Amino acid sequence: MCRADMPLIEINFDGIVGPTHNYAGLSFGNLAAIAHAGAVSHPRAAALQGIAKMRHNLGLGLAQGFLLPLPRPNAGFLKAMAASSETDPTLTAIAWSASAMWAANAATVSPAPDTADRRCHVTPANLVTMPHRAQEWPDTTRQLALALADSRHFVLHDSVPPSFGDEGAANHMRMCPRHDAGGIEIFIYGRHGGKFPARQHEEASRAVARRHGLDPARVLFAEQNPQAIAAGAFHNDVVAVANEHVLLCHELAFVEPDALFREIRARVPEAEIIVVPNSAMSLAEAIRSYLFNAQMVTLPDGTMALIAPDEAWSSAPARCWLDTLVAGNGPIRRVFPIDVRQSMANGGGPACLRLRVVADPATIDPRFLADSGKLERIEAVVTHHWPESLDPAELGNPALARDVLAARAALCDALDLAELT
Ligand code: SUG
Repeated sequence: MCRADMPLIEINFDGIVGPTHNYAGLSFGNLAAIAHAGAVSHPRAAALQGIAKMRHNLGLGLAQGFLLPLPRPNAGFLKAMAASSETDPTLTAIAWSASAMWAANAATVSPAPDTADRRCHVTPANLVTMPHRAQEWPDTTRQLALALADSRHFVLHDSVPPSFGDEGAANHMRMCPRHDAGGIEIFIYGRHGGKFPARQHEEASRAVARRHGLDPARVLFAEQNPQAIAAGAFHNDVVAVANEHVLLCHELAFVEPDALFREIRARVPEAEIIVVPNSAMSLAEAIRSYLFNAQMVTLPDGTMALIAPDEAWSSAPARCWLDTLVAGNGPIRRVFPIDVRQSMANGGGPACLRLRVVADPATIDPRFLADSGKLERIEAVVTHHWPESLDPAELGNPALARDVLAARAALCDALDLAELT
């Protein structure tokens, strides 16, 4: 149980980009991933960009954790499918996918102040809509079971049964006066029938809320605007981001925005809702620039900042909005553009790369918490072992498979996490 004096803070767990990061074009509906299908990727640069982001955020005084890449190629998957790289290139690409890097899809997290038993509840996402992502949850669960092993503070649930798609924190927002205070949790689901799959199912969202022991009066369910899904934003975190009492979203993020905003204000009276109108920025530009996939964070001085992708900084409409936000004396005081281009080319921005957990860091397995020395160790392993480039045509190559498995094992060793090898 949480004691009242425990410092609950937001910890961002970033997914370390794995050595098989590649552009195989597996994510139908993800416009960036499809646009880059077949391109040569740069796994080492991708991982170094992720490490630089963690280092940057640590430097801001934020708490930083990480999750390791999952074992790839996934031999168990290939065996279960009786697949061979000569005859089954798509199954091979699935088995090699480094998609667990987008840790926002790893799980849904309800911090202790929101739950009936005052423990932090976590449900690993089943990610069933996309085959390359549906293989993640068993290994993700294994990792979360280590990182959040202290059952006095954490409850790790099974994933939602696979009949119902669950994409984790990407379709979940929390609003509260402060991270350590009770808040409301907002689950955003999609409706089927559009041009692209709606990956988050309402049934899954409702199941997670019930399992986490949330107070029904403090839970909201809202439907994503089908226009947003059709424009490539099946994950709500591409069109909306919340931090403490602030919500920043695109005008076309939700089917019934006014009703949602009313419900939020009724429960969080201090809520500040900033809506970017479609006339100022089209959905297409929001998704191209990933403005809303910025990490919105509270800095140690209590002000808020956006860790935004370079693509948003260099988009004229997004930049105009960012400048207006900062100049406007509102809650967001600073913007930090960062380079996560390798991830962005697969449709994953700064916020996709991290899973937020509000907890006392002392209750987390310290092996998953970053400091500058540990980031240097990770960087050394990546620099030495991660492939410089990877052509999707090389997936399935047995020598390369040995190299990338050894690369991941070296990382596990360096972090004293050999049990994940
Ligand atoms: O699931 N891309 C991921 C991007 C996830 C973004 N996450 C959030 N918005 N939270 C996806 O579509 C591309 C993989 C490939 O094509 O190989 C991919 O899976």
